[in-house]
Amino acid sequence: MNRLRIIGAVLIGALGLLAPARAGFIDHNFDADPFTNGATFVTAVGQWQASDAGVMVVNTKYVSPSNSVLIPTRSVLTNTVAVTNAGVVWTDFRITPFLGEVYDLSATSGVSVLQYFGLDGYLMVWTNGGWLTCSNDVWGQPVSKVSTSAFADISVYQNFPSQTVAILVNDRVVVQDLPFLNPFNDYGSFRYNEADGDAWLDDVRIQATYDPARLTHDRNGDTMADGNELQTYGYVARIQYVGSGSGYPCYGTIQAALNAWRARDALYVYAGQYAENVTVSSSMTFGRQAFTNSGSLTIGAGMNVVFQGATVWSNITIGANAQVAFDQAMTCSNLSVSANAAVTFGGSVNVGSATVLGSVQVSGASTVTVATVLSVPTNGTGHLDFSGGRLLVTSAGVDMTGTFSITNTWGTQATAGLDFIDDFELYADGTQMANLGFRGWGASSTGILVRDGQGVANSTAALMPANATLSNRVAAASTAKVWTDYYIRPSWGEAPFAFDTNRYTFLSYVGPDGYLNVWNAGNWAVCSNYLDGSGPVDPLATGSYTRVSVFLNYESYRASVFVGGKLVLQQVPFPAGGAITNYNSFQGDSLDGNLALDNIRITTGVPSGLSRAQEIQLYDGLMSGSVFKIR
Ligand SMILES: [Ca+2]
Ligand SMILES: [Ca+2]
Ligand SMILES: [Ca+2]
Repeated sequence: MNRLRIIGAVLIGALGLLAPARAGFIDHNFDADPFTNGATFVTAVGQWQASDAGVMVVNTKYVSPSNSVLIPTRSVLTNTVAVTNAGVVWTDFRITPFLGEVYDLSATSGVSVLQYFGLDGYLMVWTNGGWLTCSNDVWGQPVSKVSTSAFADISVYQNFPSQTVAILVNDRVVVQDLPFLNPFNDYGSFRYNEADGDAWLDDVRIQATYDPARLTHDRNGDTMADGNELQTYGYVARIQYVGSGSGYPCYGTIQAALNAWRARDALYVYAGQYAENVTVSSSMTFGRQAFTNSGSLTIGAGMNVVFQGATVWSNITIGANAQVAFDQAMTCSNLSVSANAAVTFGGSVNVGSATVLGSVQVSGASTVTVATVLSVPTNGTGHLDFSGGRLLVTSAGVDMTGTFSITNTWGTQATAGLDFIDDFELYADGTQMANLGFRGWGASSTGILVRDGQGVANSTAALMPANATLSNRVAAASTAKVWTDYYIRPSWGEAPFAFDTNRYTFLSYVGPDGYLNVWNAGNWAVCSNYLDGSGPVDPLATGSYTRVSVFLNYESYRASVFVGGKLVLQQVPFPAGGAITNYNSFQGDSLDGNLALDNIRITTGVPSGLSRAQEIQLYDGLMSGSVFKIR
C-alpha cells in the first residue's frame, strides 16, 4: 500500500486535511485577495489547506492574466466545506491534471466520490468495486480526452437525499445515478491528492446550484440544458432502446426497458420479434419502428401511451381512463378497452375480437377490421367514432363509417333503444340489412341492401325487393307516447290479406291509387285529405320519397297519422286495443314491388316539421277553442 501512488485523485466527502475551520459554500477563482500570486495554504486561506508550501497560487497557467493553484508532486490540497442537511451540492472546478494510475484504494474510506484522471485521458470513477472509465457520456457518445496542457471542466452533482452522484466532464454527463461510496448526510470536503506530477486547479465552486456559465449544453435535445435537468430532475433523460440496434442503453426485452424508463425518457423499440407480456404503467411514447410481440400488452389505468410504429400483439388490455393512440397499423387477436378509456387508431387495424367499454376512435382514412364479435357495454357508454375511417366487422359483414354507438348485442338479432334514428349514411353501399342486427334491424332477405344515391336527396337508403320484410326491434322502457317518423318510396298495391290484428298497434299500406290506407276500427281508411281542411293529399309517389309520421299513444291506445308533415287521420284505435302497452318493432313488407326506406326516427319527442303535432302529443287530436275541465 502506498497512498502516494494515488495520482491526481479528487476525493469528495473526505475529512479535510489538518481539520481547518469549516465554513459554507465557496466560489473561488484565485484571482484576487487573499489568493494573490505566490500565496500558499500551509495556513488555511479561504478554507483551503495544503500539505506543504509547494501548493501555491500562480499566474503562469493561463494566456490571459488569471491565477490558478499549482498542486505539485506529492501534495494535497483540501477545502473543507461544511454544509449540513444538504439537498443537492455541486462541486464545479477546472483542472489541468497529471495523468496516471491508481493503486491505493484505502482512500475510499470516508469518501462519497473518488475519481482520478487515467493514463488514457479519461476520468476514472470508483464504483461497485471497480474503476469506471468515463470515455462515453450517458447517451453512449464518446467524450474528448482530458489533456495535461489544458483546463478541463469537471462538475460533480451530489444528491444527498438519494445518495447519488452525477459527473460532467466538459459539460458532458459521463455518469449519473452513481451511489455514494459511503453514506453522507452532509457535504464534508473537497480534496485533491497529487502524486507524480503537477496539476493546476482553478474556479472551484461548491454551491447548491450548478454554474450556468459552464453547463450550457443540451446534449439530449429536450430543450433543457443538461445541468439544469440534473438540478431539476436529478437525472438527464435518455432513450431506452430495445432490441437489435444501436443506441445506449439497449435492452433485450421491452419490459426491461420499461422498468428502466423514467419520466421524460423515450422508449425506442427496434423492429423485430418479441415474445413477452408487457405492462405499461407510465405514460410514454413508443417510438418509431414496427415490431411484433407474440405476448400481451397491458396498459395501466389512467396512462397516456402513444405507439408510433406499426405493432402486432396478442391481447391488448387498456385500463380504465387510459388514453392510447396507435399512430400506425395495429394488429391484435383481442382488444379490451376498459370503461372511460379511449383508444385512437391512426392506421389500419386488424382485431380478432374486441370488448369496448370505453371508446374507439379512428383518425385519418383508417379502417378498423374486427373479425368477430365486438361487444360493448349494456349501459351504452361504448362509443365508436369512425367519422374519419371505417369499421369492418367481417363476421357480420358490417362496413360502417361515421359516429355511432352500438349495443352490447353486436352481431346478434338485437334491438335498438329509443330514440332510434337511422339515415343509413353509416353503412357502405351494398351492406346487407340482414347484417345490421346490432342496430336493431332484421331482414328476411339478403337482397335488402343499403344503397348509395337511392335515399332522400340522393343520400343512402335501405332498398327492399319484392316479397321481403325489414324490421327494426326497439327495446324501450314503457313509454306512453312514441313517434315513428320515416320516409318511404312505395309500390302501390291492394290491401294485404288477413292478418292478426291482435299483434299490431298500427297497420297501413299504400293503395292502388297511391293513398295511404290505415286500419281503423275494422276497416281500411283512405287518407286522401288533410284533417285541417287544407285539401287533398298528393298520392305517395313511387319515384320519390314521402314522409309518413305515426303517433302512438299507449295510454289511450290510439294512433294519429301524418303524410307529408300534415295530419291525415287521428284517434285511430290500436288494432290490438289495450293488449300492447309499449313499442316493440317497426316492420315494412314489400309485397309485389319494391320499397325504399330512409330517415327513420323512432322517438319519444315530437319530430320537428310536423304541423300541429304538439296538439296530437298533448290531446291525441286536433283541438279548437278554449276548453275548461272540472272534476
Ligand atoms: Ca483563476
Ligand atoms: Ca437536456
Ligand atoms: Ca339517407
